[in-house]
Amino acid sequence: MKLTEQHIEDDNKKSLASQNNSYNFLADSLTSKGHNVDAILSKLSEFQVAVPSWALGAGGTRFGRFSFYGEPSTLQEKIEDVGILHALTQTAGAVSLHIPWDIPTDYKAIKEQADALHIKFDSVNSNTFQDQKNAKESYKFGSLSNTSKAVRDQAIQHNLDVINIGDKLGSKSLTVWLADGSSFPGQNNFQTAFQNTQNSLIDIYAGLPEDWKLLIEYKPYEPNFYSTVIQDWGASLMLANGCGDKAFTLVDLGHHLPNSNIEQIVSILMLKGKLGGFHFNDSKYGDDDLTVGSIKPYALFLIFNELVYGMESNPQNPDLAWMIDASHNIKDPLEDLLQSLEAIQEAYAKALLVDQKELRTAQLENDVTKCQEILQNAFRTDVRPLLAAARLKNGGAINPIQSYRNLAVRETLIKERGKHTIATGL
Ligand code: LRH
Ligand code: MN
Ligand code: MN
Repeated sequence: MKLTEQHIEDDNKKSLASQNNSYNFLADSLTSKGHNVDAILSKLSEFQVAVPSWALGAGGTRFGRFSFYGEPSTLQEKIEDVGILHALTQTAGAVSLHIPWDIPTDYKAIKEQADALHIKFDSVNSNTFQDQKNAKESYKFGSLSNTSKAVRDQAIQHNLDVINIGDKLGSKSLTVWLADGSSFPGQNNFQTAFQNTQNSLIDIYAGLPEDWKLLIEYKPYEPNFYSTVIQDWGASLMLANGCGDKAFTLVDLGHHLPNSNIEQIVSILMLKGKLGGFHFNDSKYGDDDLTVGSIKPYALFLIFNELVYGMESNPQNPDLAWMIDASHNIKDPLEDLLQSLEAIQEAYAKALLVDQKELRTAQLENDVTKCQEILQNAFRTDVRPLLAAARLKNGGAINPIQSYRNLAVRETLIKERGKHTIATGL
């Protein structure tokens, strides 16, 4: 299914008058407070977030997987779904593939399809946390960190193959997330595991094309429950530094122990020029991979405040790979992604309302109350009419979920793909 601009424009007519009213009211109020509304609108339009291929189907838990009708089962169908998200939001102009789940059979055709939908290929992800059919070696006891050289070599080669696949599609980075670790004290020698991982990453790094980045993701626990080899940003940063200038840390919001100050982590990594990528999601307990902004929207805003500060003040940090990494069981995955995309833009827009100069002055004067007021005033502003205006300007939907439903997208996908679909992936 392809959503045309005409479909969306027709559906927008129903809410156009009310959107214009809300937008004019907000734009006047922001302008009177000294904000440049056009500049904010352009920044919102430029901010594109990659959709992970694995979030397009219903995810699962270890207890079960409830499929959602009309899920994509081929890479072509996945790109088609990202096209729908992008047509509605105008902010999902990229996809992040996971190999081997998403190996293209016809590169030219996939590239043409993505180009026609204005979708780029963002970071490619390797998978050394599952054993593949006919693989000689098993990752049961780790991949890049494994005590066996044969296993490490297989995992290194897989990453090099992923780079090669991504390169043919126009990707510019490889994301490595490892499940490596131990579930019981004494199982692993921490130093050996870390050293093996460093050496394996150096071998992968040597195979990176000149204009590529290596993004190293960290996670404190799960699937291993005692230790994870790349457990936190410190470990990731050490490994990135051990590889070289093209290696960076990737922050996944769900990969922190409860109450970690993620905004501070983000801020310091940007100061050091080492924040390379971002996985958005939300969680209450652990790596829940829930819809972005559904549990802790204020924390997300504070993180964005540091990201905006870093993007403006830290030229030493490269442009980031922005990606969603959420996937679950009970909602229509496309509706869920629309909600995530909206929450990301909302937090970004609110962060853009923070007057960084005013905040700096208040900080230098140690006016703690004022510092808090500046942040909370921005957070409490309802910026949704701004987001809708940015979408409208680019041919997107005023209300993406409403249009998705009015235009019967899921029903059409079910007609085209059938009821008993299983998405490839997690
Ligand atoms: C596992 C995980 C990780 C990766 C993704 C592919 O925790 O969610 O965040 O990025 O799988
Ligand atoms: Mn992730
Ligand atoms: Mn995760």
